[in-house]
Amino acid sequence: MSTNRTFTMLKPDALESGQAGNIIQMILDAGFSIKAMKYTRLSEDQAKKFYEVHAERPFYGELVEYMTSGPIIAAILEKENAVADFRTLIGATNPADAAEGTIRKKYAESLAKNAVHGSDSDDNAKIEGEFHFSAAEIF
Ligand code: IDP
Ligand code: MG
Repeated sequence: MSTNRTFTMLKPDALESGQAGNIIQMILDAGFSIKAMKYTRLSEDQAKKFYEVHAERPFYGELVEYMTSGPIIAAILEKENAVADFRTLIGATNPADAAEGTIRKKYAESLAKNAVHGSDSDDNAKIEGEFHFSAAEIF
């Protein structure tokens, strides 16, 4: 059953380029509501753990280095069909392949520095949300 929630991070490049406000506005305009949000910076251990599924991939080291390179904004979002609709809103992993009007098409710099994270399943949305937020921080 769908939980109607997903988890996102605005990645260091999005904050560095000053686009966080515009990206959050796009998320709200698409009908998502914010159930948790924080401005933080991942430690190396946190980034390694968060992206553990990619540990064997050649880009893992680069990914961890990038995700710890500056602050991020983490959030839990709610909307009907949240996981799939948010993946549609952010667009393909590589901004070169992302559809017009998607967040990555508009704001991502490259395949590595692609502005936003979006959970890929309801199960991962719950795991990732709980990785970043305690129960008292989720509304
Ligand atoms: P997703 O974020 O669209 O779900 P994943 O395949 O789960 O994409 O990859 C996680 C993140 O790892 C991507 O968002 C991107 O930042 C980075 N990444 C993915 N593939 C590459 C690559 O080939 N080179 C460098 N970084 C990559
Ligand atoms: Mg992914």
